[in-house]
This record gives sequence, structure tokens and C-alpha cells, in this order.
Amino acid sequence: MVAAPRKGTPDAQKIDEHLAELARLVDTAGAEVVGRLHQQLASSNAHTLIGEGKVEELRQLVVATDATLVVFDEELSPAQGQSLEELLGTRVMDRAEVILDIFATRARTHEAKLQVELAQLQYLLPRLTRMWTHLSRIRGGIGLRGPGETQLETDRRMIRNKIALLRDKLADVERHRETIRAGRTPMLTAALVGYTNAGKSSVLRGLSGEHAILVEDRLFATLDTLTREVDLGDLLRVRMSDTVGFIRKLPHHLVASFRATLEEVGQSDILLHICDASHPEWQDHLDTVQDVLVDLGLAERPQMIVFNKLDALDDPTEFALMARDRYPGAIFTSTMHTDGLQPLKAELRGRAEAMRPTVRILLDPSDGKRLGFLHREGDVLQQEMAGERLAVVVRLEPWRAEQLRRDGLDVQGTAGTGNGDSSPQED
Ligand SMILES: Nc1nc2c(ncn2[C@@H]2O[C@H](COP(=O)(O)OP(=O)(O)OP(=O)(O)O)[C@@H](O)[C@H]2O)c(=O)[nH]1
Ligand SMILES: [Mg+2]
Repeated sequence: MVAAPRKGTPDAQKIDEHLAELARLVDTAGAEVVGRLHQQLASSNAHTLIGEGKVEELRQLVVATDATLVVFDEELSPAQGQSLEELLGTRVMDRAEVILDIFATRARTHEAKLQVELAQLQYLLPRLTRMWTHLSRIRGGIGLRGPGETQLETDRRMIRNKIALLRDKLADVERHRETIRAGRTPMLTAALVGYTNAGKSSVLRGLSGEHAILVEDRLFATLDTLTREVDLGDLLRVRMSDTVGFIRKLPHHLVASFRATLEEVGQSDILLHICDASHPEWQDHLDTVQDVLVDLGLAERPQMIVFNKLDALDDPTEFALMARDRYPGAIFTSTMHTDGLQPLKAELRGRAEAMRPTVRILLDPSDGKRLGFLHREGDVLQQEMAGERLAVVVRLEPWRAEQLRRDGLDVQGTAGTGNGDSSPQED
């Protein structure tokens, strides 16, 4: 593994941390780390990124450790990748390619597979020369290519066609999802976002009680978006989506091809930004996620910062004081013990309640049509005779309640249902 940050940049201060994260990526991709090397660059070498002497040092390290692969934490241009492979005599990848490889082997749903393939082809396109120059010389002139076209150009054309085809297929999937979305009952929606391994899937698992949701102590355990309805009690519900985590230097092709999935995330009423409070780099992680959200045009969405894994801290109280100072309104959770998700649940209950407040409506007992309407469009909590009239306590969107009021019905606001605590709790 090689790190080569620019001298004087924040990255140069964090070489060990960044290489440690790269090691986890490499491990997830199925390789074993046998050596590390770093150089702080005053300026980057257009051919090899790192300096000539350092390339030689790297070559010797490759020989000494029998390495079959060299991974750079920095992005390599197609030309740099090619020169380094020639000089080192091994396969060379950058961080983006490792991430793409992980995604390619782990994507499960049809849509995720299409998105990853699209990202891979876009990454490959400018790098084709490196794979074809020597071959096209040998093959010369044979095959299906058009007049004056080299093998390389033929391949480029085929890849461009494939990219267009994948884009069409993804647009189909998107249309299909639009249809599903239109048919859903209105409900508070929340999307889990955050750095990879922060505990997003654990939160969804804890809230929904669904043990089949995959939780793993590895980067990018989740690649496919999963949506579940979570019961918050008292007929309050939230539709919650879990999706792929972010990481620093997330390949931009990947972000671009996952845009559709992530836009779905962006249509939620609220983003639950899960942050691993026990990670020494939590602040960097939080900032990285905010940057990706800006890239995706989601920075303006309502966001709730959730510090998770509080159980793993030596002094959770001290952390909470410090974090609340920086992020007023932040919530603190742990998925490791019962009640550890209560603060989040309480906050969501408050929001769900605000979306569908409880009202008390007085009906003529013979008004079966209106009663049916309330049962269909609202969540009826209680129904009893009040003198001559039927009093129905129901959760209803404010505009519907307003409509009934305008129709001349007696509609009263109530201060909660009385049998649940909707105010945010202290942890
Ligand atoms: N100590 C502690 N560990 C937790 C907590 N929540 C999750 N974890 C662990 O953190 C690891 C990652 O959890 P996941 O829920 O898979 O994280 P994720 O954010 O979905 O990760 P990706 O899908 O890989 O992006 C697992 O080993 C969990 O058991 C927590 O509250 N406390
Ligand atoms: Mg996950």
C-alpha cells in the first residue's frame, strides 16, 4: 500500500489513519497487506505520481515481499497507472478501483449491479490504452472493425454502447420505482446516511426488530437500498431506508451511478446522519459525509445527527457534552443495549405526530360515510359516544382535518394521545 499526500495538506497529517482505512478496504476486497510505503509530495510526478527514487524503493519492496498488487491511496491518472505497472512489473490499482472491486463483488440487487457495472465501465474507458496497446499491435487488422478503426477504437465504441444501454436500463428501474412510490400510503419517511460501518443497518435492525438485516464489522456491508416500515407505537410509523455508506475519496463515477438510488434517499422527509462516536476519526467522517451530501445536492435536506456506539466510549457523558456543543440537537444512541435507541425513537415519534396530528371529531352517529372516510384516511385511536354525538379521536394530515372543518364539522385539536411520551428524552 502506498500513500502519497501533498506536503502541508491535512491528508499529510493522517497518513497512518488513511493507510489503516485502506488496509480495511484491501482486506474486504480479499487481499493481504504485506508492506506499506509513503511519501509526502512537494509536487506530483506526471508519470509516476511519486518520485523516481521512491518508485525504485517501491520496486524493491515489491520484490522483497513477493507482492502481486500495489494499491495507492491517491487517485492515479490512467497514464500514471500504466507507467507504474511497467516500472514495477505488478498490477497497480488506486483506491477508487479497490472500492469499485468491492462493490462489484458484493452488489446483490439488479439495480445495484447495473450501477456498479456502469461505474466500472466509466472507470475503464480512459484506461483502455493500458490494456490494449500491446495486444492491438499483435492482432493488427483482423476482426470486425470498421475502415481505419483500430482494435482500441472498436473496444471504446463497444464500451460506449454498453454504457448507453446500462443508462437506459437504469432509467427503466427508476421509472418502476416512481410507480411504486406513487402507490405508497403517506407516512413520515427517513433515510439513514453516514460513513461506512457507522451502524446504519444496526439502527434499522434495532428499530424494526428484523434480525435478517445484514450487520457486519466491515466496510460496505450494505450496498443495496432496503426500506422497512418501523412501528413507533400508538399507530405512529416511519418508513426508513438503509443504503450504501460513504467513505473519503468515494470514486466519483460510483457516486454518479448511484445518484438515482441516493436521490430516492433525498426525497425522504428527514436524513438520519449516523456517526460512529467511538471512531477516533469521527469528525473527519462526519465532514466527509456532509461533503458527499453536498455533491449529491442533498445538503439542504432536514438532517438529524445521530451519534451511535455510545456504549463503546469510556466517557459517554463527556462526549455528549462536547458533541452537543458542536451539533445542537444531536441524538445519542447505542444499538448494543435495550433502550439504546429510545432517544431516536422519541424524536421520530414527535416528527411523525407532527405530520399526522391527533384531532377529535364529533360526528352524527348516522354519518357512516364520514366515519368510513376517517377509518380509511386516518388512524382511528378511539371512538365513543359523547352525548348525542360520536366522538372520534383520529390521526389525520392537517389539510384533511382542515377540509372537514370547512365542511362544517366540529374538529378539535388535542394535545397528544395521552398514552405515549412524544417529547424528546434525555439519554
Ligand atoms: N459497540 C457498538 N457497536 C455497534 C453499534 N452499532 C453497530 N455496531 C457495530 O458496528 C459494525 C457495523 O455495523 P453496521 O450496522 O453493519 O454498519 P453500517 O453503517 O450499516 O455499515 P455499512 O453498511 O458497511 O456501510 C457492526 O460490527 C456492528 O455490530 C453500537 O451501538 N455499539
Ligand atoms: Mg449497512
